[in-house]
Amino acid sequence: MKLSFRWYGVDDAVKLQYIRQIPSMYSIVTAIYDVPVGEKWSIESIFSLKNQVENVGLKFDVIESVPVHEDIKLGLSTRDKYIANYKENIKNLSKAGVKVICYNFMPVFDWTRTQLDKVLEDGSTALVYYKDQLEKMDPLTGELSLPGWDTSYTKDQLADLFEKYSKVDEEVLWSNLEYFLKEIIPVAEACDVKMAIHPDDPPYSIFGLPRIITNEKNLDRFLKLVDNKYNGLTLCTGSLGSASFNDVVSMVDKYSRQGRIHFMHVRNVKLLEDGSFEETAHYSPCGSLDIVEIMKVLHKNNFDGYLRPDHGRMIWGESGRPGYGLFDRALGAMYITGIWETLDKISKGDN
Ligand code: DNO
Repeated sequence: MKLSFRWYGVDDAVKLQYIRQIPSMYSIVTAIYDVPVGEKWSIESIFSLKNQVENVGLKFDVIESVPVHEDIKLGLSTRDKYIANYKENIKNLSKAGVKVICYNFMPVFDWTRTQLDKVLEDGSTALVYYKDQLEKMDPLTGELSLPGWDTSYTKDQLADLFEKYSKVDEEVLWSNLEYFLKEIIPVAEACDVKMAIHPDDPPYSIFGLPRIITNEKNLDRFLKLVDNKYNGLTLCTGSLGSASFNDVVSMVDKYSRQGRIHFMHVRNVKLLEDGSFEETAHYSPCGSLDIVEIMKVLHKNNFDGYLRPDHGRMIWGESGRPGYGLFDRALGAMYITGIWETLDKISKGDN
């Protein structure tokens, strides 16, 4: 397991030096944020980012994300231009030593929550998804709580996208994904860069848009579209775990045994009776997921990919990017590290 931490670049209130001070930290997870989706990232900007990260003694191994242009997901004739740019980005990132690229294939919206600052019992605040709040939201007219997205749209652009997606059902989305993968995976393999798709969050359709990276059957189908280890997963426990139909421990076990998980996002969620959920501290008793069991199966399967603590609550008076403050994610990192160290010792008979 290679412990890593997401960093949003020079404007991030969480400084690289602080991340460096978290024991056992190995790699930064970052991206170029000032280039429009679908365009090429310059070699200079990639190397400048690499140097900033390496200057504090961390690795520049994981990119999250190289976002996929909507024209690719929609299967428009303009997609080939964006796919060509995507291939260039893979090649240039590999020149800078990048090992894993995370991306997603969610139409229009990335991860979605209905409230970003829900006060929990202990006074911390967290991101939540309440079904009744979602039902009242209309992305075309109202305000949405859009947390850490790489893209934001005007109302006109949104209306245009919704219109285009009215012709894209799940099967069309599958075939557009297949087209994309058949183009990029050979390039990723040649460059020795592992592609790691992030599951849809939440893992079901919202606002009538199709979502397909949602459950075990669909992850199996995804991996078979191009049955090559360079076509792999970012297994996000909180995204898959926010629906009770997913057995996260068994999915982590299966896909890590197959060597198809290149990147783990570890966080906990508390499922509520009506299918809503709240993000919680990483510690298992705080949520519905058993983080120890998840780490156990990874350890048993000799997982040697990248793993980052995912969203944290806001605690100790910190304010900042929802889900991406320093303190609670650092607690999560140490909790995960403690579990891993214990598992290591036990497996070596040192108990
Ligand atoms: C949320 C993140 C996602 C993820 C993208 C990958 O916190 O995990 O936004 O970065 O879906 O493309």
